Amino acid sequence: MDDVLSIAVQKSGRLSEKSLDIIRSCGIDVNADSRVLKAMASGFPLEFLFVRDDDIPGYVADGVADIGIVGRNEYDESGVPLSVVRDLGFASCRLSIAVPHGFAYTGLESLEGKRIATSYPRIVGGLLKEKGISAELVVVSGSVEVTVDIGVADAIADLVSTGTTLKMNGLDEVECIYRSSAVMIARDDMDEGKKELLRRLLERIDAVMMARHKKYILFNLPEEKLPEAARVIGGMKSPTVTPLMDKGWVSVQSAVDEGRFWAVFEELRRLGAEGILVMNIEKMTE
Ligand code: PRT
Ligand code: ZN
Repeated sequence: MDDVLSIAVQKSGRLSEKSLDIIRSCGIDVNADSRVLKAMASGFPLEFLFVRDDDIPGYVADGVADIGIVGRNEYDESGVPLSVVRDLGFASCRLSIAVPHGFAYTGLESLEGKRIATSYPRIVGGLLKEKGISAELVVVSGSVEVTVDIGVADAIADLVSTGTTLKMNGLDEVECIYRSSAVMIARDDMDEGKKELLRRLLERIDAVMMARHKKYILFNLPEEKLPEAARVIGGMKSPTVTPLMDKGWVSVQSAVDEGRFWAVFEELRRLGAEGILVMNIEKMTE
């Protein structure tokens, strides 16, 4: 039988849509409408397993799935030995210490002897141990933000993205202790056929992720400004240059980092660039 790679993704939650999006941008489609437990993809020998995120590291470790997409926090908290093969960048959040107003927090040492509620005892406990702080961890599986109010904890360590939840519960975020985003995890002991499938999948993911951070830019420029323009654009190899019918003018094309785009745009305008055209890139390689 031909090899099939199996991937565990979150059935329904913050990771679900984006996990499917990134795979779909790789030309791999899956019918996840009914969100059944298992579904075979088309366009690539990939089988999806839709499960709760907490179960993903364990399923990959046990061989129920070969790879998975999960928050780095869930992976680290699981403690299972797998490889993080890619940081996919989405669902980013931080694990922070939050205290009620009036708690005089000056650093982690302020937590000495306190009760700290969290859903991440391994990550939080590991950090406190490393800093030589002894505190009592109150492990709760949800609604960590209410534990101070109901009197079971003095402070909390919870995931934060916008900070609204903490504010609404009268807590101050005082220190970020860990950062997370969605990662792809994999078992190390896959057979060669599956390893080859994973290599092909990662190559596609890299092409998609690289393209997401770039814009393709095309413009006309007086030829004598070319060396300066090339310096402004930077990145990649040299830009593609085509002569125009108008003597002394060239057409230039290149990929540009999205983060630098406006700075590049303004510099090119200053150099006399005209007819600037900017396009999204769907996929690209180095
Ligand atoms: O049902 P299942 O077990 O699969 O899902 P789940 O409810 O356990 O997880 P889910 O879907 O809520 O989160 C999945 C992953 O998303 C987490 O493991 C994180 O890696 C990531 N993520 C990103 C977040 C957040 N941002 C986030 N803000 N996970 C949780 N939160 C919670 C946080 O715990 C707090 O309650 O959102 C609240 C804070 O949000 P703000 O915006 O008010 O700060
Ligand atoms: Zn969960």
